[in-house]
Amino acid sequence: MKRVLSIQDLSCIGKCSLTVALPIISAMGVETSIVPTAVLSTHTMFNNFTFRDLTEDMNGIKNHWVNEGFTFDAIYTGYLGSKEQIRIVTDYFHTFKNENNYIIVDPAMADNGKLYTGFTSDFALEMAELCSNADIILPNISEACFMLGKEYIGEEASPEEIKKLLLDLASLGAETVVITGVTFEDNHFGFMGYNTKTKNFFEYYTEKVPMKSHGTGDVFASALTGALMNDFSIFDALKIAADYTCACIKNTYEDPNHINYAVNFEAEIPYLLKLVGKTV
Ligand code: PXL
Repeated sequence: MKRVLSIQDLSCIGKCSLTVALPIISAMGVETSIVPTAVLSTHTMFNNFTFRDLTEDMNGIKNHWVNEGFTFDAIYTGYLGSKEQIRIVTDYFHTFKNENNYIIVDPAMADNGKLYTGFTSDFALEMAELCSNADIILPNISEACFMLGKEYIGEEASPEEIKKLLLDLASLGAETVVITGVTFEDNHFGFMGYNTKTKNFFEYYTEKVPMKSHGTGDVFASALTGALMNDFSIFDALKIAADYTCACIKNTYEDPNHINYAVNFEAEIPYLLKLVGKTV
């Protein structure tokens, strides 16, 4: 069985980061190891959340694993709480990177042109450094602009503007750069990417559901990681992630009793398994 390491926070209520990565990647038949970077009572959309910083535990966990000889087929990181954590995660990459594994960085820190509570533009530049050590990066438009120190170009940016952003991101160093949450036409929503080796742009769109929700980036990145571990190509794994994320948003949109802080990703796990050829 393939083994993934996911490094991000544990938000006790909020259906994001580890509480999304663990069930999705495990359901796809992949062992999911974790480093919880912090424990929050909720994700940061709520007011007055608690935040227990676990930075002090991170080096010890890594050193134990080195002694035990553990290896990983992918390392996937999302929300990180501080520059110090980014530096420690960089050490994890240097320690566990090999020729055959993937490093996937979702620089989860901003949306709609705004950084999440607690982050500064300095933090975004540090996240850009982390991205230079990745194989695949998955920023949305806001995160891409913050990491490049550019003014926010807006959610309705043109294909030419997104391509320019992709080329700027490519200079950070990851082989595959992807911008998520791209929309040009009323009924399209998806991603655009660039492969720095082949110098090819690629894109894929699903139906646009008129709803935005927390945690969809985490659902997308987790499904992508699971699909890669099921031996899909990067583009096919991105498509699977987009189709699944769209289904989760649609399911939530059509649910009259839906919560307002996350999507119904659990309800669409059977569909995800169908997408990767694991029927139940
Ligand atoms: O979904 C990204 C995310 C992860 N973790 C925490 C968050 C968010 C988004 O707001 O607050 C704690």
